[in-house]
Amino acid sequence: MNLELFDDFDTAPVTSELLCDGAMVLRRFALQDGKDLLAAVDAIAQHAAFRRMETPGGLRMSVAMTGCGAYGWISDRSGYRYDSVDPLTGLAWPRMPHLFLELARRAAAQAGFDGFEPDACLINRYEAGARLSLHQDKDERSFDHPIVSLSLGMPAVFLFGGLQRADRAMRIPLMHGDAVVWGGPARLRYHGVLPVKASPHPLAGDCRINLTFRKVT
Ligand code: MD6
Ligand code: FE
Repeated sequence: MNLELFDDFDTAPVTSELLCDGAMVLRRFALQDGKDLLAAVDAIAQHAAFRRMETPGGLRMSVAMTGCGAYGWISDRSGYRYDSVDPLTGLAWPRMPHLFLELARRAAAQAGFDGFEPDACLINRYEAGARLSLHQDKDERSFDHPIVSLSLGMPAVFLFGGLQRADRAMRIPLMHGDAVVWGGPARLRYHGVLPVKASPHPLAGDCRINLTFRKVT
């Protein structure tokens, strides 16, 4: 008789993979909350719609973005920044759902960063072909806090490089429910996302959703 305890997709254990000092993947971390997280994203997008922002160089990003919490990340012709007002509506960003906060705190703690209190959640939506070129997350006031990333929907390959743009990047497949946490010595590593392949997901349909939690101020 097979008494394998963890053969069920929904109850498989969370496992962690250290990428380098300060960076960790927590596999299946948000798997059980996937449906609730996606419903919360839909509710947020009704007030702060997904939009493809323009880069300072005048290109249109392939990833559509929105956000919640006290601050939202914005890109336009004048640069990158955080703002407490959504430029599309002139209103504050939607509140951060308690589930988001709770998961972000818990993922950070599990990776060794206690006391993480994010004030921004950037929500990225990738349709097939969308990508994110190598970048550093450096628009926050301090780099003393980690970043927590939750992936939902279609899988993607995450590029995880070094402190210089030209450093060789690891390729890390991220699936629905996986979390990535990085901070400390890894906080300013370059990273990106390869063009996402179409593979419709039972809960998210034809897209990948990524939530990144930051402490901006
Ligand atoms: C994404 N994520 O996975 C894009 N940044 O869609 C990021 O740019 C990111 O996952 C900092 C830390 C974790 C991340
Ligand atoms: Fe990033």
